[in-house]
Amino acid sequence: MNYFEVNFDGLVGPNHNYAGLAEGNLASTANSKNTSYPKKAALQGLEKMRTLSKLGLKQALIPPQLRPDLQGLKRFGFTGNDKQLLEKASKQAPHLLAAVYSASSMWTANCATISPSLDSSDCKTHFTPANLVSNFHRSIEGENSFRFLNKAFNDKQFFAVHPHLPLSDEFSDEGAANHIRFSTSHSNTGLQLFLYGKGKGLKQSTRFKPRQDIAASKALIHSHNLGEKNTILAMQSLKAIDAGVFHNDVISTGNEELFILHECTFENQQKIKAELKKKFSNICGSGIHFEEISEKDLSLQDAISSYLFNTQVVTLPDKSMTMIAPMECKENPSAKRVIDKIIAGSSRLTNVLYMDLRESMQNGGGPACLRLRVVLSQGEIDAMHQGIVLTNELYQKLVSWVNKHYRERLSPKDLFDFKLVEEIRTALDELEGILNLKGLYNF
Ligand code: SUG
Repeated sequence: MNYFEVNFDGLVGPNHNYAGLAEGNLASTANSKNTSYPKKAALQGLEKMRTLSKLGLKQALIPPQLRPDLQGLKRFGFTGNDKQLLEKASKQAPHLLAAVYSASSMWTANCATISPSLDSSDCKTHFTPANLVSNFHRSIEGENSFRFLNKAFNDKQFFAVHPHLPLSDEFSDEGAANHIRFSTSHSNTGLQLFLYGKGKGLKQSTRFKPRQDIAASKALIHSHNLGEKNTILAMQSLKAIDAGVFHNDVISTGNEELFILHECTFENQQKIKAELKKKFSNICGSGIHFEEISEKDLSLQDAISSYLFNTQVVTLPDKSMTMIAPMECKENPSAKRVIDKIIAGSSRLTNVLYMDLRESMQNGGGPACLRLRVVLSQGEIDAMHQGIVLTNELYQKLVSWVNKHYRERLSPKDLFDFKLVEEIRTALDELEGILNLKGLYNF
């Protein structure tokens, strides 16, 4: 049976802003409190979706979460109606207001971890929303992601949507940003790599706190009905985390049998590579292809600023692969040289498309952060909610919707303006209708 990789891109919300909330994410810190451009950000994201769709790939989207989460401020003792909550928090706790206004729910690689039905022993597609407990501003996403995934994949015959793992640092989970599935083709059984940066008794980083716990990765393997045969657990390089690699998708990326990784991706890199080679050959009957980039060719610093490993590598209908890279890779001489070299030496990765995703990049997101990939059969695609599948008509509707509702620019003080809250709600209310997802938001 044929299976397809469907990319679910996050539709950037009208609240897109830079608040400097994510420690260890250097772009978030560097752009803290800068002016953001929500309309441009959303249109850049939609352009990426349309580009993939035009390449013949299956494309869908995930709607933005409702922000600001004003009701959430009640947990901190704020009272009153929404307008009063906003006024009080803007005066007394602007940092909390910034957190409940966060734009980061657009990073859908962190929405969930997915295992396709091809790999799970019960032959269902498994979804577990990430609890994102490492940062308060992100920990409020998991509940909404669960609601959305249940609406989008509600056919129990095909899909198992699990609740997120317990909200405890012991189980901190960042979703698909720390997970890669390898296979000879999306239609074949795969090998799933789960990455973690911390756990009881493990060596610790010194500068930045890792976000993914090994206990979370193990729980996902168990609840997704995966076995030891088709999974590998690997520890992220602590040196890389301390340099600003807050997720694995900032330092390695894979598609089918291709694995592009920096030499500083794992602790015990040679051992993990050997294990990957062995298990891949056992399951898939052929070799995994490593493109390992040395520190000499691309320093960790350049890897992080160019986001070369956050490129999105996709398989086209003719089976060749294309890389969707941020413009920053074209502008960084080392990153551009590395990409050109990989393409020149590869029989499958034959092209690169550079895209302007600067509004997203400035908060630490890139092409791969913006999307959640889900491998599905045609029957499973037919069973999911159809209102979020990108067609030309939906694309046109969304562009008009963005142009109608989004502000050109947002500065930090605009977040204190209740008019912005009302504008966002009007926009999202209309979006529920466009995507045929009535009841998605609790206004
Ligand atoms: O969790 N940024 C997000 C970016 C996540 C990127 N995702 C992947 N690598 N898959 C984060 O660090 C910044 C919010 C702010 O500063 O306004 C933020 O949370």
